Amino acid sequence: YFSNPTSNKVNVSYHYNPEVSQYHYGALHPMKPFRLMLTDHLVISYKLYEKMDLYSPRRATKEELLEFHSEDYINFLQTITPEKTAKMNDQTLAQFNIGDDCPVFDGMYDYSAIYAGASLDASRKLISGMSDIAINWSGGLHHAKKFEPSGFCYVNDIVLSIINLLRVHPRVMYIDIDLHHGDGVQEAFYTTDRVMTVSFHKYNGEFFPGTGSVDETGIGKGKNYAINVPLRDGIDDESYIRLFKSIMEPLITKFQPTCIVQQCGADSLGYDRLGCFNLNIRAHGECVKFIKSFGIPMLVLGGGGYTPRNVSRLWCYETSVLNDITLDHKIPNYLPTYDWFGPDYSLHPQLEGRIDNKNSKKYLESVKQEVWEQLRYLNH
Ligand code: ZLM
Ligand code: CA
Ligand code: ZN
Repeated sequence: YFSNPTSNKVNVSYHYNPEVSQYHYGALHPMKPFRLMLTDHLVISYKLYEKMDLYSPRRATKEELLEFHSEDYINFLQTITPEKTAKMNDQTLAQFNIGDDCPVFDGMYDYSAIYAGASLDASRKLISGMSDIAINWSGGLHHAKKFEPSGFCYVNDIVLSIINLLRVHPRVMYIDIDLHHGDGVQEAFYTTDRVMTVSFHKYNGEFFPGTGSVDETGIGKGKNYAINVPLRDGIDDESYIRLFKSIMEPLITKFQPTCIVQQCGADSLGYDRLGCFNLNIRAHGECVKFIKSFGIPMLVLGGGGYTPRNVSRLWCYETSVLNDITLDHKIPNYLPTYDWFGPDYSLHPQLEGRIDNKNSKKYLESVKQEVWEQLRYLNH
């Protein structure tokens, strides 16, 4: 249970360095760090700071980044600039997976050190018991690998935070509700039974990053400690919530994590620019509420999300859920970025129904059965 057994109060902390929102991946790139400013404005306008502890964390140091990433890669990230890129040989750029998804942009090392610094700060507050729930919406960049960036992610703040949490926590559970497979985190802990990774994602063998079929389950000591829930286009609120709960409840009961890291990528919402699911903000938030109900210390992170006005609404709503606060549907009109939320100016726009639901009852039932089958082999 949460840290202070003599009080019902849940300590929530919010870790945000406003500098992070000023970086640009480049014109037309779908990843927009300014969505983090929109989120922060909503959180502040709804006065959610009254109940939470707010921290403006320092950047991660190079030494901290090297806890997971290779020295060659971090040196490259630190020294490369858009000007140098033009003069570099293509082989080095290809070696470090530089391209349209992961371009070289001004300040990308600083940007990475800022969002990773915020996740590490949040993990430290959980370790010290100062927080029961620690939030960093700028984190959750789950694709970054030891030797290279991938899918808009340069350093893997999730892996770095979990490595930190493992210094005191015997078992950490990672839950990923981003539209994409959490491949970087799965790979980092594929051979250990101390971290269980669970990802829900769109899967058809082609969709980025291409991994995440049910039969990727871990190897060696880590056998059965990686869980994958592959989904088709258009999954709706009701079936997602039902599947999520029916899988997570027995997994948590069996694995008994002492800490949970939840990645809350917003690209699983309906109407996402890169997305293909049908979830409403309330349904996504229900998955966070459900995990919170277990009373286990939680690190809550952002991730994908490519329709900024909906990303920010979602993460503001989830901040309220984590604080047990009910918010007015009407967005406060004194918000500096109020214009972004028209024409409805509501926290809960209708996002369901754009895409045909290709997940039959039968298909979802079979995925659930396969995961339950895997659960039987867990020896805890
Ligand atoms: N091309 N510009 C999710 C990461 C998804 C790989 C196909 C690049 C895009 C996308 C980039 C402006 C998270 C792939 C895509 C075009 C090879 C992906 C730059 C549009 C643009 O207009 C674009 C020049 C760009 C990238 C679309 N990339 C859509 N989907 C995925 C990566 C990250 O949400 O999970 C966590 C933050 N990449 O499908 C290609 C195969 C590169
Ligand atoms: Ca996922
Ligand atoms: Zn994603």
